[in-house]
Amino acid sequence: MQGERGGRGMRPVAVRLFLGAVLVTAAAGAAVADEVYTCGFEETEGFTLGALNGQQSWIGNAAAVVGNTAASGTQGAQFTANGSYTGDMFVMGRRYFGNPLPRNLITVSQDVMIDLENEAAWAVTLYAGNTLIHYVLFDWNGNVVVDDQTTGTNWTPMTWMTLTMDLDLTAGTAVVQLDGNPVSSGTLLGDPSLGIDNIILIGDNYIDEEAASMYYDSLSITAIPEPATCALLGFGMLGLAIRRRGK
Ligand SMILES: [Ca+2]
Repeated sequence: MQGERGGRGMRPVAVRLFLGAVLVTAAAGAAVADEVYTCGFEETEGFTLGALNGQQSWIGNAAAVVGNTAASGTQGAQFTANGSYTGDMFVMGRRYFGNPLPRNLITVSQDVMIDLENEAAWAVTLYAGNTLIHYVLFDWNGNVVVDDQTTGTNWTPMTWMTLTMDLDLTAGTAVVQLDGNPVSSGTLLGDPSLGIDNIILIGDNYIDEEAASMYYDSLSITAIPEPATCALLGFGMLGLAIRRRGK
């Protein structure tokens, strides 16, 4: 910021005021979503084929890889269920994206494909630290379960599905869509005041006859700052504009 001042000092006062007004309007409208994190597991993002663990701050288990099955581009993540069934679910992949608070509206979108029904169950989960706030579970027998509620929606094997989770942390609610179709709308499982700062992809180890995989790509997390923050930012800009006019 310091460096910009000298270079932009030549702009006429009217232009600077106009820019200030635009910024104030945009901030006060509270419609500007910040991109918190995006990930397509692509080479251009620094990912290479092979073990996911340790790549671009991702944590992965032994069966988590970056492979060539992709919803977009040429690479995506692949998580494979392995071992004999114990009834537990395990962390397959995890990524902290930094604490985005204060935020009240968070959208998490991603593409998911599961190869086999009647094998493993898979879940996309959102956490505050180690506290589960929200999850979407693709059950082993085809059901989609959201925050402990069976939705009546079934998932389709071997098909990329766009899963969108729209969270309102002020209201404590989540709206879930698959390929743009409503799946559920309800109360978040965990305390929304904790915020959300990491995503965990979970699978169980149920193996009937074949190993099962979940493919995962095109993760996009956007968030809108709380109105109070916007208002402060807006007033700040206004103050700046007025002060400049006085000079
Ligand atoms: Ca990709």
